[in-house]
Parts: sequence; C-alpha cells; structure tokens
Amino acid sequence: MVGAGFMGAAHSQGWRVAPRFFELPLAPQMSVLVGRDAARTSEAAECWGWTESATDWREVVARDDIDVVDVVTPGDTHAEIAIAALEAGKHVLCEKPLANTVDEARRMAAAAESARARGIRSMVGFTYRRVPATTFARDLVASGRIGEVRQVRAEYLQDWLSDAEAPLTWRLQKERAGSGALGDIGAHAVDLTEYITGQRVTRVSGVLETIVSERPVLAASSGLSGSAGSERGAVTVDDLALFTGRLDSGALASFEASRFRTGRKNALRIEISGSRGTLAFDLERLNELELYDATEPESEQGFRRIYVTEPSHPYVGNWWPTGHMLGYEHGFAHQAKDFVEAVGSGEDPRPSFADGLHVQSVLDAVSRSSDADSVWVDVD
Ligand code: SOE
Repeated sequence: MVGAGFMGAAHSQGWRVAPRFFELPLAPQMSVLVGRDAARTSEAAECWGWTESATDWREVVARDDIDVVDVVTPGDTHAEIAIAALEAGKHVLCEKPLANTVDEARRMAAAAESARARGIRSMVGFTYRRVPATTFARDLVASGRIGEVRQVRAEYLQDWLSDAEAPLTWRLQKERAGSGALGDIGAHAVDLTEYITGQRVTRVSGVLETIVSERPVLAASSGLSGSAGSERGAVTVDDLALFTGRLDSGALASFEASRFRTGRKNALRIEISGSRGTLAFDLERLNELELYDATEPESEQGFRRIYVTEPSHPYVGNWWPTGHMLGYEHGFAHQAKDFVEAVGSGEDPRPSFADGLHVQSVLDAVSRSSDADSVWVDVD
C-alpha cells in the first residue's frame, strides 16, 4: 500500500478485517506500507499490521513478491504510481478521485485496459457503493420499485473547513488535490448517483466557488496537526460546487459538494424521485434507507425507514445478527472483499478505471462550465 494518511488507516482496516468475515478466494498479505517519512511509516506499519515499511514506492512496485498495489496517496501521484504498478503486472486499487486531471485519468484507464489483456485487474475506491443501503437502493431502482426515475438530488455536505483559520492542507492546494470539494466529495456524489440509478451524467452546468481564499500555513516542524505559524497561503481550489446534471434518460439531477455546511459532518445524501415512489439515503444514517411507495393507499402513504441490517441485505449477512448496525469502516472491508473476489475469479472489478475516468470527465465539465460563467443570467 502506498500512502500512510487517513486513507492508509482506513484501507489497512479493510485489508485486515475482510479475510476474517468473508470467505475469500485469495488471502491478502499486508506486506509493505510505503510512506514518505521513514520513522512515521515504520510506526504506522507496526500499528496497522504491515510486515514491512519503505519510502521508495518504485522499488516496492518492482518486487516479484508483490501482487497488488493499493494507491492511497493524494491525487497528484495516483497516475504515476498506478501506471507503473499496472505495467509491472500488479493488480491495482486506487483511491478516488482516480486522478487530478482528465488527461491523467485517460492515461490510467489506457494502462488499465492494456493490463487487463494480461489478466491484471484494477478498481477505483468509491467505497460508498459498498454500504449495504446504497447497493440495496440500486437493486430497488433496477427492479422498478420506484418506477421511472424523474429527478435526483445528490449532495455531500461537510463543515471541516467552515473555520476560516483551519490550516492550508494538501486538499486545499490545486497542484496536490486537483480540485477542492468538487473532486474530494463531489466525485462521491456523482459516482453514487450513477451507481444507484444505473444512468450516466451526460451534460452539466455549474459553478465553483472559493469561500475563504487564504489560510494559515502549517509550520513544517509542527507536522499536520500542529499550531499554524503566522504565514498564510492561497487556497487554490473550490470550497463549494453547485451543479446540475442531465442523466442518460433525460432526467435532471442537482448536485452540491460543500465543506462549509456548518453542522453537516459527513452528510452524503441522495434522494431519487420516481413515478411510483422515492428513495432517500443519508451517510450520517448509513444503516437506514427511506422508501416512499406512491402505490400504497393514499391514506397510508408516507416515508418509511428500512433498517438495512437484515442478513438478506447486501454484505450484512457476514457480520452480526439482524439489527446490529455497521459503520464507516465496513465499506473498506467490503471494498477489499470485492476486489479480492474479482482478482480471484478473473473478473474486472467495478468501478473500473474507465468508470473513474468518466467521473473525472464529469468533474472537468463542471469546472469548464464554471469557467465559462455559463449558468448566470442577470435579473432585470
Ligand atoms: C475529506 O473531505 C474526506 O476525507 C474525503 O476525502 C473522503 O473521500 C470522504 O469519504 C470523507 O471526507
């Protein structure tokens, strides 16, 4: 695994736990953790259960005893590492968004396609597809439970940047992250919409906004969580993305991605309105799915809460008895399980790098729309 930050911790939990709750065709070995700082990476390897630690990803990717490379670094290194790993014949799992630009994503998808011909598998890590409620929602839409999809509202709302003095970390720098809320969390809203509805976003119109344009720079010696010095740096990404998307069927979807929504901590929400009913999901209540069935007798209609913890629900049966809820981390165990099952059975995992390229193209289109200032009409 290359990367030792927040996603390094989350993916490590997934790799550690998946073989203990799911019958896997292959046994993942947590062999080497690669990070930039030797001491911190060695500590993390020890803590998270990796056999070795290293600081040179090129050397590790070239090793014959390495079969899989899990890329959990910031977006500016996804392309270089994933392409090198694919060309070295390693299966690759890469965190979202696939890349920082469409050009990088195209090169990654091309490398994945040629590696696929050699039996090499690759997947991009949109883990919210692996929450039982979202796969169950997808199944319900596919079965016609809510009829024809008429309208979608998808939003990912956080507030960890609403404090203007929150420091300038890598997610706020274009050269590291590619974009701000748009790629960091808007990518999840786009991918989840397409996953649940089974439709692609084909056209967009939108606006990107930077709300706080400069922030304190973390003093290098203070590490990531230390106190900020007096120096300030420019925020070079969006804080808020608002956009409309046209789906394959012609239905319209509205999207919001914000890290300034004070009080909303990790609210990835989607509501799909159909001709026979509506489905609504909120990651802050990830064990629940709301269903409104418009075919019930009018006097009895209302949103009901489905508690998605039955053994018959996706993934749930491998954990606890009915009613014993899951959490954020379980999506990473499900992701590891799905990836290993695909590699073991010689199938191509979803979402593929081609799926990741499509999401990147949607994000790029929103950015071009915002630059073209195409959404605004002056009010007389
Ligand atoms: C920060 O916004 C973040 O960690 C994202 O980078 C993740 O993709 C999301 O799942 C949670 O929030």
